[in-house]
Amino acid sequence: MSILTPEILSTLEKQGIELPSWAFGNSGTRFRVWTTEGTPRDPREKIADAAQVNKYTALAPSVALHIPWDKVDDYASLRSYAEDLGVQLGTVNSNTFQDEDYKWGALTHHDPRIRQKAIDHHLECIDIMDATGSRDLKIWLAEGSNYPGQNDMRSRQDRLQNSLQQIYARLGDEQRLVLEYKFFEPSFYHTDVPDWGTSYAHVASLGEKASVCLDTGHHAPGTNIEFIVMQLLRLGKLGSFDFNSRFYADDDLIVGAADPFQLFRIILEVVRGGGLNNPDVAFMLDQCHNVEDKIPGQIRSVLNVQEMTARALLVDRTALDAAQQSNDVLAANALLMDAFYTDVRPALAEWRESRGLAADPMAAYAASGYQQQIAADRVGGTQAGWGA
Ligand code: AOS
Ligand code: ZN
Ligand code: ZN
Repeated sequence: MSILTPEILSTLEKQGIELPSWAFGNSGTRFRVWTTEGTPRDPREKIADAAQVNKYTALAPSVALHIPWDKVDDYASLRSYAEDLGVQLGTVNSNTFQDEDYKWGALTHHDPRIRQKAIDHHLECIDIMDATGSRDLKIWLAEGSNYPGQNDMRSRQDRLQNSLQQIYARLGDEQRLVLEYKFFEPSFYHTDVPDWGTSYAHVASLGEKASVCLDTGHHAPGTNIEFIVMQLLRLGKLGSFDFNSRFYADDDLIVGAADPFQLFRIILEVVRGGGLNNPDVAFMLDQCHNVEDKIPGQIRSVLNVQEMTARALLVDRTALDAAQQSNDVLAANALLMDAFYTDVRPALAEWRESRGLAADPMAAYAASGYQQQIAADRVGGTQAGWGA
């Protein structure tokens, strides 16, 4: 009998992880952007590649867009193109970090003209959401300063709140705004939304349709991220995750690659807080595949999330509660570690086969010939993604 109970399997069956369109484009660091064969030349090709991930895993039913990287003339037609491939268009990400006007800020800028330009960009993103059927607008701001004294941090917060209010006012009844925080980069002294507390303060005052986006790579080393997950779930303000992993800074590596145990602890708190398969808490990836092939990189990523979810679901909650109540430190810890060390991969492979999926999605994709096909078809393509 499988180590995964029917109850666990039916929970896993409902899991959906949104893919970032930019993960399929070329990416790199500030030193070099690497090119790979078969790189998508336009938003449709990114969506086609994302659909491959869903085809082999049944785990990735939607694709996040990034404006202006994914700008097209006809979003309704992009939407039906995606739906024909079996995926939805998901979160719309704004971009206020690649325009010369935003050198000194965007939603926080002291010049009303530039601030208005940044607000208008977000209103345009909401127009796009109307056409794509997307629910969420994700805002990540590259704003801050490099030197003490460079800016008045307090008035920037006031302008930020005012800008966010104007954007929030344009949201439809079924739409939401998620505000992502990041403790540094590209600014190195202060960042205008550096932490979950600042994001929480802004979204709490905006209202019910605003919540926090937690990118797992956006914390200082050693931060107890699962505590933040617990707290935001407790406050009803965890709107979404940007999953990825990191060794040093915002590395955007494959989720679960750098620290699988941290991913386990985070998902454990998601389960504990009722955030799993909860439409209010979107699971998204925010990754850049600099050196590895992008489609299998994304397949590996969603499988890692699924495997860690299965392990988190294996924790015996009743026994854990009893161990905690009786202050049995070692028993409580052992219950977690037993689940973490359980190899769920054979059981998941068996389950996949029972659902008509390939037991090994990585191998099935590699054998499909799709990678060779796009390499041949897309010769001479221009970079799409970061910097496009
Ligand atoms: C940047 O560091 C953030 O993680 C963003 O979520 C994301 O990478 C960006 O919005 C993609 O444009
Ligand atoms: Zn992110
Ligand atoms: Zn990031």
